[in-house]
Amino acid sequence: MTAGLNVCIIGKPNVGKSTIFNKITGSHTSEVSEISGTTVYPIELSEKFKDLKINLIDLGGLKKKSKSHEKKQKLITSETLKKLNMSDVVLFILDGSDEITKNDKQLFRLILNKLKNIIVIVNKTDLIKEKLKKKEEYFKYFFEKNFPNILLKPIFISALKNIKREFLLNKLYDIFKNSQKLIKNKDVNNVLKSILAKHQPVFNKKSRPTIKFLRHVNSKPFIFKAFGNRLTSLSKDYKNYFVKQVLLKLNIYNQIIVIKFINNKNPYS
Ligand SMILES: Nc1nc2c(ncn2[C@@H]2O[C@H](COP(=O)(O)OP(=O)(O)O)[C@@H](O)[C@H]2O)c(=O)[nH]1
Ligand SMILES: [Mg+2]
Repeated sequence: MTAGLNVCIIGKPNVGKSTIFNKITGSHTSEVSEISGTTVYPIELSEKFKDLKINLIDLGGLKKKSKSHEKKQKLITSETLKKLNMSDVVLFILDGSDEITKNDKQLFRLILNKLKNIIVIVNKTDLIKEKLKKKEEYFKYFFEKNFPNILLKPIFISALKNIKREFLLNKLYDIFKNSQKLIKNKDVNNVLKSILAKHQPVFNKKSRPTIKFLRHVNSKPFIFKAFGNRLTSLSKDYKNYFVKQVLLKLNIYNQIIVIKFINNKNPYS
């Protein structure tokens, strides 16, 4: 039996989701059209890559609720959410020839809140050839500024001219492999040491919160537990700093992590 990875393709209408779906699966299953809202029901196909079965799901475009009054649009929304909840990875598609909108931002936040792995794909690079460098900066900056608690490297493709199929499938494969294992205590605690060496929690009134041990406890989603003393008085700034450092030092891309700060129980009580 092969293990499966559910991957759904999400993005505003017309960014090229169905084209990407068809190119990756080598099919013509999903209807491509310049008319928004063509894909109403999710379309699913499985793709074998190495020892992994990748279930690719093309979803209709998701719009924010206030615009979902139309019956067709509502259907897209509820089906999309259902599939999103079941998926392991989201391919978040943006149109490179377009600006990022409030709609994209809301959608992205919704996916993050569900603790999904996310690969950001900027499509239609054939339309922005000479502006590619600027666009790369624009998209990179957008995510860094708005979503500092996840590390992302947007992937630039042209579904029509250069789909980068192998590259994308390998990315999915890596995510799958990472979700199968826990990072060793030794590695995690070396990271903890180096974080603390650079910047310790600040004193709160008279005492300083201390973090003594860090443990990776779950990889789907990524959850860490930090044990120590007086951790309830850790500042929000420090927690943000800490999360960011864990991401950077452990090289965790494409996923949000949760760190639970837990006060050590007194072993003598
Ligand atoms: N220039 C260009 N057009 C694209 C690309 N990918 C998709 N399109 C076009 O964008 C329109 C919408 O594509 P579609 O796949 O239906 O988008 P969806 O609504 O997100 O599923 C169609 O006219 C596609 O031919 C691309 O890489 N470059
Ligand atoms: Mg479509």
